[in-house]
Amino acid sequence: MSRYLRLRLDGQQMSLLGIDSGRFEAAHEVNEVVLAPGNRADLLVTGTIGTSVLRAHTYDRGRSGGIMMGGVGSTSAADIALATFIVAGDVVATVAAIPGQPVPRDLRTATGTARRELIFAMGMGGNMGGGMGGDTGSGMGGGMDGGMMSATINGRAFDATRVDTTVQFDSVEDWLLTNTSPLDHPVHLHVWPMQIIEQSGQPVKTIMWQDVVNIPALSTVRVRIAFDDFSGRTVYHCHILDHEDS
Ligand SMILES: [Cu+2]
Repeated sequence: MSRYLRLRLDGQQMSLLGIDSGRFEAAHEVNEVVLAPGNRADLLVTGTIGTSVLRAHTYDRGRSGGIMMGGVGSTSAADIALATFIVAGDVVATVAAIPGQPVPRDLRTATGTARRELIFAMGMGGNMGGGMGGDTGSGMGGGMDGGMMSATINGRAFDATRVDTTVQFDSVEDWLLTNTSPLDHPVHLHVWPMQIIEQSGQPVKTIMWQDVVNIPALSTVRVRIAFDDFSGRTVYHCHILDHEDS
C-alpha cells in the first residue's frame, strides 16, 4: 500500500473532527483531506441538495528518480471517482450536535526525558541488489534489475532480533523525524500516538495527535510521545508497504 488519497467531495460541506485516534479541540471546515497510507479521518458532512462525487485527486509524494516506483514519478496517474453521493428529499430534523471533545493532552510544554532523531533514508539495497550501486545517474531505484531500493531508519534495515530504541516507561520523549529521501514517508509507531510539535522547524499552533505522521520528502517533523499505559516491545516503521518490508 503506497497510495496517498487526497479526497474531495465538491459541493458538500465537510468538517474535519480529527485524524487517526486524535481529536481536534474543535472541528474545522475543510475542502479536502489528505490521507497517507495508514491514516484515517473522521469527517462530518452536511448534505447540500445535489449530486457530488467523492474523488481521490493526485498527490505528489516525490520522485524516486527511477522506475522502481512504477513510473517516472509517484504521483498517481489521474483523479479517481470513488463514490457518488446524492442528496435529495425533504429537509430532516437536525440531529444533535457532536458532543464536544475533552481538550486533548498537550505535550508542547511537557518536560521530556530524551531527545532522539530517526533518519528515514533510501538507497540501493545491500543484499538484494547484488551490491552494485551502479552509475545509472539516478542514485535511487536506478534500474529494473539492478537491485531493490532499500528503506532504512538510522542507516539500518529491519531486524526482528534487534532492539533499536529503549525508552523509560511513563516518560515523554521528543523525536525528530528526518526524511533525507526524495519520497514522502508516513511514519507509524505502534501503541503510542504522536503529538506533532513542529513541521519543517515551524511550531504547530494547534494540538494535533496522529498515529501515522507523514514526513514529506526532504523535510523534518518533530513529535512528542508519552510512553504510558503500556510497556513492552513494539515497532515503528514507514507505512509504505515496500519500505515497511525492509
Ligand atoms: Cu517510506
